[in-house]
Amino acid sequence: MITNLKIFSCLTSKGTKTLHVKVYTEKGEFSASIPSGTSKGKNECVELSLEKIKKIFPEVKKRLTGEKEDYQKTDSILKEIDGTDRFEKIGGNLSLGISIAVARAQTEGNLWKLKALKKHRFPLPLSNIIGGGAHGGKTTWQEFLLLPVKVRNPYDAARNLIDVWKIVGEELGRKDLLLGRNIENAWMCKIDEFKVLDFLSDVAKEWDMKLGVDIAASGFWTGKAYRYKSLNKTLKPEEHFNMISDIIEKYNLYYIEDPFHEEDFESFSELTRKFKNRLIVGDDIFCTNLERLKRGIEIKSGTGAIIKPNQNGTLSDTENVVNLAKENRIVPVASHRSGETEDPWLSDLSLIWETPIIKIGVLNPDLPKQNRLFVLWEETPEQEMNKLPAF
Ligand code: 2PG
Ligand code: MG
Repeated sequence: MITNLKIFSCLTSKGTKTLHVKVYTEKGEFSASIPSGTSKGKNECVELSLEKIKKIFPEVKKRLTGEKEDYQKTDSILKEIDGTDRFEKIGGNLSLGISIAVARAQTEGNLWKLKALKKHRFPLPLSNIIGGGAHGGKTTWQEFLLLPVKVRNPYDAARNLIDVWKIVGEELGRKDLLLGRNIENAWMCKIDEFKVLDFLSDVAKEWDMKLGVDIAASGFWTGKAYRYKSLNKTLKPEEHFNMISDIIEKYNLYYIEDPFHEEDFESFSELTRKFKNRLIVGDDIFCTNLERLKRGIEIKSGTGAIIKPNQNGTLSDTENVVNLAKENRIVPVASHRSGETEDPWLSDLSLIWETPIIKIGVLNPDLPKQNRLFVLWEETPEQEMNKLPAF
């Protein structure tokens, strides 16, 4: 039974304030910290300030105290108290914090035990190696990512990514192209998207990794066109579409996230029709929201969906989004945020939701999630590494 709840503030890896929740039961205390994004989708649930949460919290605490430690029941109570579609009243950060802490109470701290699985399939980590956009860096596109595919276990995957990330940084440094590291620990460099792709596509080949991008197109959509600061030009939607298509072909991109702004379901669909065997992934467009994903499925706007629990606000509803995606052959990609905490719950969730890919950075600030995957590899009864997803 839930005997008490408390909230605290803590910091994200960006240095901004975020929420830490504690739930108390007869078995002990169970907590959760909530990350925060930078390039957020317009349709994410609302992230309330700590000051506002403090005002609403007494009502939430009163309603949940005495309830069973059952995350699904808790989630429906949270939705009932809030009464809006996007947690405008109590905040999606408060609801998710409570949802995860209660799920931890239910499993005595072992979130991965929330679902009994015979075999645990470990996700392939997809990592941001060179960055830009809202996260910092010269490129207008936000992330240039690598996905190791022929790896035997999470250590092997992490080791490969660390090695390649180091080599990329050293090489950029040697050529005097390095500017530093951005908030996701990706390299910032002096070259534009084309030169980055020239360089990284060779690296990907050499290391037998798949190459991907998070274009995060909403970030440079003016309402009429795409404004490329890095290239000093503005592209009309059809010019932008053609550029994306050419780049997918030229650089053999496997993973393409948010190529168009968040309301352009049609262009997502057109690109999906054009490139059958690529992972075309929606982040800001779906916002881990059931209704938006349904809309995308109707016209096949993509082959993958980013799963960020803090875009949604509860574990049960995020799980519904994952299930809807899988039923429709949309690949769910569990994802971090650019402002992270030391709480590694995403790793446990990627196992029980069986997402073939987990999008996390190299070393900081996602190190706790990597380390958690190592522990889970030892702790789960039977395990194997995921293969590249079919879609
Ligand atoms: C993204 C994420 C994570 P943010 O766009 O996919 O890399 O960034 O958390 O800033 O939305
Ligand atoms: Mg994204």
